[in-house]
Amino acid sequence: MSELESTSITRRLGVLRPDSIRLKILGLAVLATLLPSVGTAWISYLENKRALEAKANEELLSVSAQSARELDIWARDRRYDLRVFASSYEITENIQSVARGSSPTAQQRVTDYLKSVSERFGDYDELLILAPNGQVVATSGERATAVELPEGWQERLKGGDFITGTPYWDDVDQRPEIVIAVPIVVASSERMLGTLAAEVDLLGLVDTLKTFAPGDSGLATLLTAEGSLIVSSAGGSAEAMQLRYPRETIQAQLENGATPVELTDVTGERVFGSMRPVAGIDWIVVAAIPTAEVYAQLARMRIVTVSIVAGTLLVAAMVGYALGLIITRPLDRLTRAASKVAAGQLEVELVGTKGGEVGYLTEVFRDMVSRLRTSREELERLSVTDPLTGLDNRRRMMESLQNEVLRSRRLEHSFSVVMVDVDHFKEYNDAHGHVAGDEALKRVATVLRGALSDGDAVARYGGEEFFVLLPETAATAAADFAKRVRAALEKHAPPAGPVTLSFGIAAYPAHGDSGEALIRAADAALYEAKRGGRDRSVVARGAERVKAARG
Ligand code: GH3
Ligand code: MG
Ligand code: MG
Repeated sequence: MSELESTSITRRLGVLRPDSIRLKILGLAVLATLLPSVGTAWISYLENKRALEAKANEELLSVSAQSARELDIWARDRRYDLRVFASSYEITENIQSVARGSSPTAQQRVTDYLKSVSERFGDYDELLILAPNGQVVATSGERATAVELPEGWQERLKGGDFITGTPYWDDVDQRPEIVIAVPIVVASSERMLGTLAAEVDLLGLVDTLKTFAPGDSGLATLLTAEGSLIVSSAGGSAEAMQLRYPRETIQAQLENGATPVELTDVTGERVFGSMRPVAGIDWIVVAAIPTAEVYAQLARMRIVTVSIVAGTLLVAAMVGYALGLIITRPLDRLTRAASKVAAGQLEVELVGTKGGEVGYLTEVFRDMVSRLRTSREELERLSVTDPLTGLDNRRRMMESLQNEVLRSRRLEHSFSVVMVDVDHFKEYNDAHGHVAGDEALKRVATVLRGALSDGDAVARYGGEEFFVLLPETAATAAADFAKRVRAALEKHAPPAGPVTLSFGIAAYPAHGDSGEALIRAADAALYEAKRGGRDRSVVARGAERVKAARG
């Protein structure tokens, strides 16, 4: 792996990649938070929706029931009032003369009576008396104007009933009114002598409805049996009286038995409404709360819920991220270390992380790196060591020699090199075999090594040749070294039989100022030693020429 690749691994560890463990942990944390919190929020949303609807329904049912009861009482009171007026002596006594038109006095008395009632009871705008044929025979008003009564009113009144007309807008009084009529009967005969009709003010019902209006912005509304608006808790107006519920809605709701449902009201607004017929009069009350109001709390709750979920999510994401960092940091360290090792740098330090899978992995990795380091050191050692003797090999020796040349040149010091060759080794092999020959070479190596001082170096140069480097040593001292070696080898001869050595000595800078020159000089001296009869040392020719010494 190149340096470039390993830095790109390091860079990749720093960011949130889609396949990184950190992102997976982050995703898991977010998901683990999102699922239950959204689930809980959804359930509580549904529960709250149900509770709010139930609360609204309860209120609507109660409001529609109470207002229907109140209106029923109102209608009964009006009937009672009119019955009382109709049965007054002033009317029953004079009605027949008035109907005949024969007595101006009777006419006057009836009219006065009607006027006094109208003045005393503000709700009754105008009171009229109708002859059995429907003609107005007396009125509290200025002129006799016909009143509209529902079809078949005479028949119904004969049955002793109380009848109501269609509510209408009175332009003069600027208020909604209704005509209510009761029969005038003589108690003794039960005969119907005429009809007492009254224009009754309905604006007063607005206040009644207001006391029942449900919720904050809900309305209690009074409708005719056909669904036309009469008045509502919001007031009454000519325009409002034009509004109406479709017949199907009215029908469906009355069959529904006042159970609140979501519907579109007369103004087109969506509401929860409960409709009920009023018992004493042919009207319907509607209690309604706008859907928006019912669900307003839900909308507020939604904001709170979303904020809570978002907050929880943020915390979970932060915890997930932190957890991801804690988990992946040792992995990152391991990955970086692995990429360094892959790039050939075995000097990696792995700190911390004890226990757990990652701790174990770190331990294994550390052990692996340590083994790698050991085997690389072993390889390095083997690459510069001669396998038979364990001495430095020729390659290592050449390095040492170059270094020594540089060092001595810089310090202007001198040193010596010694080329050593086993005498007649071919014959030794022939005589004792190669295994014994190897043993002899090992013995020579041991003896050479034993004769070294600190800082000296010995190498196997090749075959049965050795090379010794003696820093800070003059040629004469090198010759002493050779002497010591020969003596020691004589004393510790190889098991198969004694061997002798020839030495060629050269000194820096006298016999050469480079490694090659010194080797050449030592080689030449060695050749001299061989030619001179072997088992001796010869110093290279030059300033410090020393005679071949034997023994
Ligand atoms: P001289 O005194 O002139 O050096 O004679 P020599 O026989 O030692 O020289 P020559 O160069 O003719 O022979 C060297 C021999 O050393 C030949 C070879 O068999 C032997 N030799 C070289 N390396 C090894 C080794 O590793 N083990 C053994 N057993 N013998 C080796
Ligand atoms: Mg040789
Ligand atoms: Mg030899």
